[in-house]
Amino acid sequence: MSRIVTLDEFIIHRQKDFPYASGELTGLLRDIGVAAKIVNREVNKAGLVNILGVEGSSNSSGEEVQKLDMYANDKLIDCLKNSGECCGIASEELENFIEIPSVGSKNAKYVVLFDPLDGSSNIDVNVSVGTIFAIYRRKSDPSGPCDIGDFLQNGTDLVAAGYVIYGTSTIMVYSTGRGVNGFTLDPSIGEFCLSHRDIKIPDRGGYYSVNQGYYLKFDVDMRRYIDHCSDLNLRLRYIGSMVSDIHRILFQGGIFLYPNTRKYPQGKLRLLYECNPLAFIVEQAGGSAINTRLERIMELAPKELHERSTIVIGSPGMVEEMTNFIQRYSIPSVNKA
Ligand code: P6P
Repeated sequence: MSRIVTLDEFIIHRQKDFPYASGELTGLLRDIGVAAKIVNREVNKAGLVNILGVEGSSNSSGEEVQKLDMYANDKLIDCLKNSGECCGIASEELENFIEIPSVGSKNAKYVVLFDPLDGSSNIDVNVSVGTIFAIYRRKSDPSGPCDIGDFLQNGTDLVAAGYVIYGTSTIMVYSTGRGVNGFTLDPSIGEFCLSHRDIKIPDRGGYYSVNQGYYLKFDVDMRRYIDHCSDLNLRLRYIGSMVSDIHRILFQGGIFLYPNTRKYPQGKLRLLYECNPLAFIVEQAGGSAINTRLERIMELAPKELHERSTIVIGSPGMVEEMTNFIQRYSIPSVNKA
């Protein structure tokens, strides 16, 4: 049996990959690992404690109920404050970014964006959910406060990104731009342990993942491609939790699509803290991620914190095939995002 390698050991060992690294990114990744363990503890007993339902409501004993995603949001912020390596945070749960006060004399170099609990509506029915995070180097003057420009960066400028999936097991998958590795939480020792080394996505796979319920609302190119997937006898798997749907595709191959619909003409998923970090991971594993205008997700220039994007992401051979469908069937006048 190979020796256990914990997340902390792995991060510290890989620090030497960054010649000028002085440990700040190491500290940041470890903080996220701690937050993931705390969130995991509550996700695993959701329903037994006052963190379900709608924030601000109270339970039968009159206790304040906190939504689990707000709980996850607060824990991530608390942990990221600890190391002093983060000068600002943006979250799906917060309208604006928040500045993190410096710790001692440290000039924090990084900002972190996250979706603290993506797919949280699945919690109430015990379906897996996830945390998605993206780490950028700040661009603003390190002696001053962070500003919006620190957050509105292309995915190509990501320093690190990853996700935690709270499922049958809790797995943290991340990359710092040198491949993708997965760590499974061993509850008996309370450590994330290396379980999936150097993940590579298959060129093709047997799954496609899209909300089939919107079929009639999709543009003709999307409908033709979905028909093609059916003709190929691909299996439809759609959990409604982006992290879970893409986690399957990362390991077994396939394609995930969230195109434009009448309700979401720009697409539903958030560019900065859903599409970009997952595109970073999938590209680092050898896959592809584009929007329905055939633009590479990671090259999109964000204009606002919570902007949305369409996305087609997964096995390179399947994304390329989807590209051919868009080129062949799309109607140029149709507004695509
Ligand atoms: P729909 C969850 O709410 C989420 O943001 C993603 O995790 C998921 O992929 C998508 O929305 C599901 O959206 O419209 O299919 O329910």
